[in-house]
Amino acid sequence: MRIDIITVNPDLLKSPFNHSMMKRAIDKGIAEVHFHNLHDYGFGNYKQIDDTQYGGGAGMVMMIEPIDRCISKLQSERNYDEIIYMTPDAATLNQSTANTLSLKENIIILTGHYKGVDQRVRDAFITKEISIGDYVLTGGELAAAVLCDAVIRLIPGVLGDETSALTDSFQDNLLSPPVYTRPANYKGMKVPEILQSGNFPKIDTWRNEQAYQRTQQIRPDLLDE
Ligand code: 6GU
Repeated sequence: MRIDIITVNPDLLKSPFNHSMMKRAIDKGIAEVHFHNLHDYGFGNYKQIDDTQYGGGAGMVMMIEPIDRCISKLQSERNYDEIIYMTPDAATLNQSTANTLSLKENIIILTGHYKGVDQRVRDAFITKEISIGDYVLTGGELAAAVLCDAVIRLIPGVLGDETSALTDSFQDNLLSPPVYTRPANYKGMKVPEILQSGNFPKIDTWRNEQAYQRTQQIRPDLLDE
């Protein structure tokens, strides 16, 4: 998978790709991530990429032309399956979206800043808009890193233990059951007997019950889906 990220602040974004699972995917050649500084496509000496908004109001709006130039250059080089805009005013990222995106070949991610982008960018170029939750971040960079992490770890061959992505929280719309490791008794706090029983069918049942109970308590909305 190739991911092209268009941003006004590449440095804010790069570090997460140099660690852990995303680094591993990149080192293995399974994922390729390229950063594009929107200012390289901006106007004049100041490499301007934003301007005041029509109709008045506080906050700058990202202009269509620098974004058009950057996206058009990328599209002249290869076909893209999705052009994603990271913005708080969009549907929220979930596991199902991450699963779908992990099967794509080439995607562009545009990160918003200021008051966002000129609506015509969204109308003309964007195929999918994603928010990572109901709160406002300064820019879409951290949100893009979150999206990439959620997607890249799902690409076949990235995780060492092939089954572990499938047993993650949310893969079946349930939260994960509790997990324990040694010691079996820590200052009187004991690991549930069942997990030490070696009876794997029973352990499976217990884990499913725990997952269901946790979900009902903490995220009952997931059970409605
Ligand atoms: Cl994608 N961008 C920004 N700026 N804030 C957010 C977000 C995205 N998702 C949640 N909050």
